[in-house]
Amino acid sequence: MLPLTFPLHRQILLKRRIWSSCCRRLAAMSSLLIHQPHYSWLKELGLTEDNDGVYNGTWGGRGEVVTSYCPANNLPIARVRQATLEEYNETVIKAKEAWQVWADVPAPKRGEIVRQIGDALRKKISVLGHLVSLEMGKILVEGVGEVQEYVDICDYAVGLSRIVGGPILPSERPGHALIEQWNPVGLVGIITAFNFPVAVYGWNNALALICGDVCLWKGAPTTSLTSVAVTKIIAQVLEDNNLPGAICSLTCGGADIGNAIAKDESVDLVSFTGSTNVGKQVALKVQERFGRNLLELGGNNAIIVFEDADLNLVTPSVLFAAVGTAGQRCTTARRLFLHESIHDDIVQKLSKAYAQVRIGDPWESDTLCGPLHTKQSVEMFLSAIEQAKCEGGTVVCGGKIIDRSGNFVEPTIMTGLAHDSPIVHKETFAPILYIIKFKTEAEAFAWNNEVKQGLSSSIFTKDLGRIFRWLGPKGSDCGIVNVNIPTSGAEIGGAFGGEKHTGGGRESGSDSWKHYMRRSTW
Ligand code: UN1
Repeated sequence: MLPLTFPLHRQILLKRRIWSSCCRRLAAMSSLLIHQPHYSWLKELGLTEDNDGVYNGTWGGRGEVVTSYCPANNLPIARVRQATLEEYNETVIKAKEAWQVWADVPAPKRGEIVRQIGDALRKKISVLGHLVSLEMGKILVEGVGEVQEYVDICDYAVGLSRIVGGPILPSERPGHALIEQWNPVGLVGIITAFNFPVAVYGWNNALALICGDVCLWKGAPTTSLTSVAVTKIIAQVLEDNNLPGAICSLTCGGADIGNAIAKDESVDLVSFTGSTNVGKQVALKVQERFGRNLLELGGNNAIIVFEDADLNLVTPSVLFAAVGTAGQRCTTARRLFLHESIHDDIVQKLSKAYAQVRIGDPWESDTLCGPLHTKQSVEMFLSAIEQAKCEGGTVVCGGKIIDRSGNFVEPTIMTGLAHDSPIVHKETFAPILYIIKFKTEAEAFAWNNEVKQGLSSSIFTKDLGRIFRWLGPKGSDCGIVNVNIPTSGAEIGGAFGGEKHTGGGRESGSDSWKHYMRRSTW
């Protein structure tokens, strides 16, 4: 309120000034971040206010316009025009035509193209990492780290392009050669999730390319700018080499495009990364047409700490696995089983460590935990905490949302829940860790395996016999079975994936390339 003694015309003038400054602030807030000088680096990735979300040699996008928001402040960054179903169909035709060219390129030459893609990504690693951080919300080192994973898998695939092959086996027929030959499957539909908007596409793309396949990518609608930026980098390499751009096609879109990929007989392999619920729908549709699936679905990963473990390793490892990426990795540690003799000590150490976690804007160098990706993720976090309390859980630290703009929540530790409570068996994509006491090895191993998911798992111990039992047939039933390291942080050289409701697929290293090829026995 202005003092009443203030002359009336001055009051009106001042109110007008305050009003127009509010309007200016509001206008700035509603305008796109890409227009602000601070974000001009987005243009280095070829991004503008409105971006085409379809690429098949030429750019397009006649579908719904999707605005991408920054999870740290919920401000709009820029917009992407998604694919219509008609454009999807046109893209599949172009990708199939492109395959006719690509399948004839000798494998080591395909490797050379992948090498160039890796180099082009290397040049943009920082700016692309910044975009991942801005659009997905993960901290900058993780954003840059996942571009690095794409670069690394390109290097890996270049080498692989000279060694993929089958054996010559002893034949029972005289003078006959029994040979296994690997051929490309054709068109690989790659559907990826918001939480790894670069690396997971990279794992699929680099391998599929050297195998002689062409790719059609649908990323998460909320990270469409990243899909566009990555595709622009690849498209440049293909165009520079006079190759059809449709070798690496993009159709940004939502469930309609995902559905089309799953049902489409022209898509020879569907590689899907995402939730178990959606993955199951995709799998059933693909199975119905006897298509091929590669599924990377949910996890509910446990760390087991025995009384003989090097306890100095435990706190940083659990912190990295449970709080890293704000709990939004499929490999995030969600369950921590502590031997009863060390339970209280570790809970106390972890609470202290959690109190020191710096939460803030993901691109600030001292931030350890960024925001959740969307407002819905915050709702899911809150409802999981409520459910856990109803099931007998106690919040040791965290448990609340943070009062600032953006989707920030407190990394949370809960104790007092039974190992088989419904909430403990559910994957909530948020930084919530359930800590549970155990008495015996048999009990801890059984609890590790009793959930539906089977992605990642870790034990901390120095007992060699126990390590071998953990790695053996009656040990962990997961695809990733760790010893004295946390559950998260995939290494590209190994096969990545998990069992049971995680889907059974394997991506990235080792012999995962076999998913992308079909075997003919002569
Ligand atoms: C990792 O833990 O470094 O969605 C990789 C995910 C996985 C990738 C995890 N597809 O979290």
